[in-house]
Amino acid sequence: MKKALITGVAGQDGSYLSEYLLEKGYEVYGVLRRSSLEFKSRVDHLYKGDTKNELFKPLYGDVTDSLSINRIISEVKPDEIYNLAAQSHVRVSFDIPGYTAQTDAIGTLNILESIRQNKFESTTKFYQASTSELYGKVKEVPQTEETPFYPRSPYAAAKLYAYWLTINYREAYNIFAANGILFNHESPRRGNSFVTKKVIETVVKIKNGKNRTLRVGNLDSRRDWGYAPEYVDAMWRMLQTKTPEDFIIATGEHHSVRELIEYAFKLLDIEIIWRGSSINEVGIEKNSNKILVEIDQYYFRPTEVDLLVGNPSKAKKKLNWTPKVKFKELVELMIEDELKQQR
Ligand code: NAP
Ligand code: G4F
Repeated sequence: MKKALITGVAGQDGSYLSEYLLEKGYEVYGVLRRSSLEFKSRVDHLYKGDTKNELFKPLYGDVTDSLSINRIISEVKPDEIYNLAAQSHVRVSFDIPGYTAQTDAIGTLNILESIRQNKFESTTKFYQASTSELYGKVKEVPQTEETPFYPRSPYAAAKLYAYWLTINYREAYNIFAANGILFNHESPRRGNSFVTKKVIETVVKIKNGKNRTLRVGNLDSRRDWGYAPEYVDAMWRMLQTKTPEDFIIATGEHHSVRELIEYAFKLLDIEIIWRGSSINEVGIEKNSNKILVEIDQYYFRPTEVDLLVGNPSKAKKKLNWTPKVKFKELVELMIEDELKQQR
């Protein structure tokens, strides 16, 4: 039986990856941060109550704490480590750049050093959750594995360190270490301060009369949005190749925040028209003339990333990985789930 260790197991991707690996017969060790309320909504079903899975082993730890990380790695002796732990919010990284660096950059160092110090170089494979945010102020459209990076936030700069450290430990110590350069991927489990989940949760509240308006930032930024369960499959595939390499995982399509809002409202039979410009722009319900969307300066970043779109050809060719869920289907499935949640 193979053993996988997942940091960030209680996050969106960690929860889907746990289910995916358990399904494949892995023993899954999940690193959880202690919090004052013992409620990890995305993974509670794996280790509590009737649906508990004996192969899922929760462990307390924190990637910023090398003592706990080293103890866990030396005891578990994992075949595969998936490092998904991160302060993953780009806007928030401008408010807490130090914590973001500790977790997203030094956290990765703590894990790689532990693999090396325990002499697990030839037995433990390592996956690093790298990101399309590395491309930042993009040098080329669409982005490929060869496109130069230009990070535009403390989050992206910390992830850049982790990206290169992963390559350095691969080259210096022969560790099977791979970067997944994942473009935005979403699901009903997405944290509700990210734009897809926030928009979908709020438009359903507006439809149900529980919210008056949706307040957002840059309407015109464009993202390549895919479906998270398909992206965790790509993570696993990256660790099953003969030699470790870095891969872009993306749909190859891009859509704006504006389109996301329009389509989410449309699915609830509300047509939005736009009036005004810049910070004064508003989204109005065509039939009632009510303002439903407003712009809030808070949600803009000091340096924005306007357009991210990836070319997933290498993953298609070498991992046999192809995304099936594209933008419209993604919004539809998230709306459908949200309607159930808010019923
Ligand atoms: P997420 O939902 O924010 O989950 C991140 C997880 O990391 C959470 O469970 C969090 O714990 C945990 N964590 C934070 N700080 C930690 C620390 N110091 N020690 C241990 N665990 C810590 O993120 P996600 O969307 O699943 O993304 C997974 C990874 O992929 C992240 O590294 C992210 O940066 C990267 N990524 C995501 C995307 C995307 O579109 N989703 C794209 C590219 C890359 P709590 O649950 O206790 O808060
Ligand atoms: O949903 P977002 O916050 O995701 P962002 O910044 O692209 O980062 C996510 O994807 C990255 C991969 O590219 C990951 F590495 C990262 O961990 C995270 O998962 O924002 C998407 C876009 C941005 O351009 C933002 O300015 O939406 C714009 N936006 C407009 N209004 C908003 C809002 N973003 C948020 N979060 N909230 C708003 O109200």
